[in-house]
Amino acid sequence: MPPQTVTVGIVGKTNVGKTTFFSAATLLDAKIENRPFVTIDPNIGIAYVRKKCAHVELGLQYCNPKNSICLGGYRFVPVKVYDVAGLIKGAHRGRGLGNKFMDDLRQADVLLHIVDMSGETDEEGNPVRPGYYDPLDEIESIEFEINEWFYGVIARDWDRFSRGLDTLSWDEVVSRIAKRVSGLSIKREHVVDALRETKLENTKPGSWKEEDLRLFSRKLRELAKPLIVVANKMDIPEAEDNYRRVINSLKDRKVVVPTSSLFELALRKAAKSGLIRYLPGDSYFEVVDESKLTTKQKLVLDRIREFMRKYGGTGVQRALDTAVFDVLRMIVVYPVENVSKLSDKDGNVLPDAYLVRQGTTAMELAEMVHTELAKGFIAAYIVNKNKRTGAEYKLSDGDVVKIVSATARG
Ligand SMILES: Nc1nc2c(ncn2[C@@H]2O[C@H](COP(=O)(O)OP(=O)(O)OP(=O)(O)O)[C@@H](O)[C@H]2O)c(=O)[nH]1
Ligand SMILES: [Mg+2]
Repeated sequence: MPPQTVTVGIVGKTNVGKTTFFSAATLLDAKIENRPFVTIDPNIGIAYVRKKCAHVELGLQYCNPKNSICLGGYRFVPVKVYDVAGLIKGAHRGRGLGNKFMDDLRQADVLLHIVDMSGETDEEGNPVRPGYYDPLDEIESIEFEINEWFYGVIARDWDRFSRGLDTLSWDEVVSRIAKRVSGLSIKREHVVDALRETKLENTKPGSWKEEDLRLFSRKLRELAKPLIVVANKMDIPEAEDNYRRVINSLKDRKVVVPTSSLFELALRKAAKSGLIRYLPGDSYFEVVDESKLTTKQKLVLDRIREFMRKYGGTGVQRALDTAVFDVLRMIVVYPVENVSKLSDKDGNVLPDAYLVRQGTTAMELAEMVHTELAKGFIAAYIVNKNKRTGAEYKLSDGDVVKIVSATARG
């Protein structure tokens, strides 16, 4: 089975730009308005993470991507994105839309916590003057709501479930817990790590106190659904001071990426209509024909250009890349069938880019390509390193891999 598509969840207070971020990242039309609770049902779409393409690294002239896209020498690999309804303080007690809709995020592997860094929306998401609300408060209170949602899911019927565990071996206890939470896209190793880090290893879950379960649930959330803070609306002047203060106060505890979703959306739309040339993630864009721009368009583009110079881009692509490559520690590898052409059996050069976890072995990759290939596994040939290795070889980012197999299809 090909690797599972990575799922990115967009969460945050209501009216902070979640849907704007989503639209910019996916170029899908979705309702955006300056008032709370515009989004009710989730928006689901495909965005891309960006990596230098292997065809460039290998000095080839071109490639023929099939499961991904190659633009300007960069490989854009698809990820699934969910944009859900907004939260407010007290959501777990039923305020606003509550937090039950967060169940839509059960499949998320990583969360982008969109924060209004300008402070122009209050605790309830109502528009106020920029600088009025403290984004630090937003960061903490909304993460608390996310943790409460997660705890609610874990704690459902926990008493009955945990009592049944007390006579089992520890290994079996871990398996039962892992099975119970598997619907939240949580892996066994997440459970093992969370139990170890909370010192609940080898204890009896049936006798855990509420605070033990809370501790475990919180750690599990951090490991299985890590989040990064997306400091949005950085184009509003008041955001800058807030951003500095937030960075200072969070120190190294959280990853924070400054963005303007509004500017990214404007750029992608302008590129789509042919006004500019812009590759998502670049720190600049080019105007196709200055004479075709209205005065207003020129002014807007000048502002955006200045912003990008300051922050090295709009930040939207960087937020996605940071979440997937740095936080989830995914790498991109390219399985091929034909070593001399670096292609599939039809001659497509570097057709597939697989997003896999760091530490994935050659054998695991073989299984993803085709179970038959794995059954007859003989060796892996790492084309870019001109190296023949075995099943246990741990793949590196950018590896182009030919699986040599007795049952090979080609
Ligand atoms: N200046 C500025 N405004 C933004 C930015 N991102 C979003 N906005 C504005 O913020 C308002 C809310 O945007 P949405 O994307 O609908 O926010 P949301 O978080 O999805 O809101 P709900 O779905 O209602 O919870 C709109 O007026 C957007 O134009 C940004 O980066 N900069
Ligand atoms: Mg929305």
